[in-house]
Amino acid sequence: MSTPPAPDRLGVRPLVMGIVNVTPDSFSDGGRFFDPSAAIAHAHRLVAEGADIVDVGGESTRPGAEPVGDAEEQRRVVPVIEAVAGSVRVSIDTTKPSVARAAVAAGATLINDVSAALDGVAAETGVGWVAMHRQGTPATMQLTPHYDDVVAEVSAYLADRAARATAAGVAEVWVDPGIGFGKTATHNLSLLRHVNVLVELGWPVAIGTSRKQFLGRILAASDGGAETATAVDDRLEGSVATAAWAVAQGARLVRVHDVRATVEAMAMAVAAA
Ligand code: HH2
Repeated sequence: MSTPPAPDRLGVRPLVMGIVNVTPDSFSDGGRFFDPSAAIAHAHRLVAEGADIVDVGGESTRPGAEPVGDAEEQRRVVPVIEAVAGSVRVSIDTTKPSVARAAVAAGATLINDVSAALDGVAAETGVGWVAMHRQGTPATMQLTPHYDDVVAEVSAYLADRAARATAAGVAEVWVDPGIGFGKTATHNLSLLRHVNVLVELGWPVAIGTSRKQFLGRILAASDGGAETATAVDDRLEGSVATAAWAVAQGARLVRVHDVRATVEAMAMAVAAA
């Protein structure tokens, strides 16, 4: 087993990762950036708004999403990565080794891996790796999520994955609790409440709450107890508040759709810290 990196290795400012979903079916922006030129323009817009990293994905991970084949996923992401990698750091959001390799060849330098299984590809290609926790697969993960102690179980899993990757030679390893991936709203809130526990593991913590379902439920309740969640486009305040909350507890990267508002909130959270 290996030890975490020195805490100052990545600098002090939290990083903002802007999301570019080159998909027809992502939960919040499905279809909007499916066309490569729309995806490239969106990526450049996120850079202009202050994104430190652009996260390009070609397969939705939302509950019940249709799986995509290797060739089709590569066809979606590679042209976008080639077009933007000269202007910004690019991460590839995939669980497929072939797509990760093609993305790195196209210019990506970080593998954002919701399966936490591509550490071997990161070691072999010499790029960074985000290990995210999930319970189950997109087809089943929200049916009956169960934990005896969600914070302890997620922390132990991430520490194990990160230590193995570090020992295998991956120089840049991030850990991410996987908000909404096989978790109820209560599980998500427990993890958010205990981001500091993840931070204490020693690896830099990444977190993605942006526009997720549990925010919609809480925001609807705060609007007067409505039964249904607020619309996905109406979760900005919850997204920004949870990003700032996570950063105040020591998270070093937030993965978001709304880059401008998040960058401004990060500046305030850092100034106030
Ligand atoms: N969430 C999503 C996708 N990738 N990666 C990390 N590291 N952390 C996350 O929380 C995370 C992630 C889901 O969001 P989105 O990409 O907007 O939707 P979809 O999977 O439907 O494309």
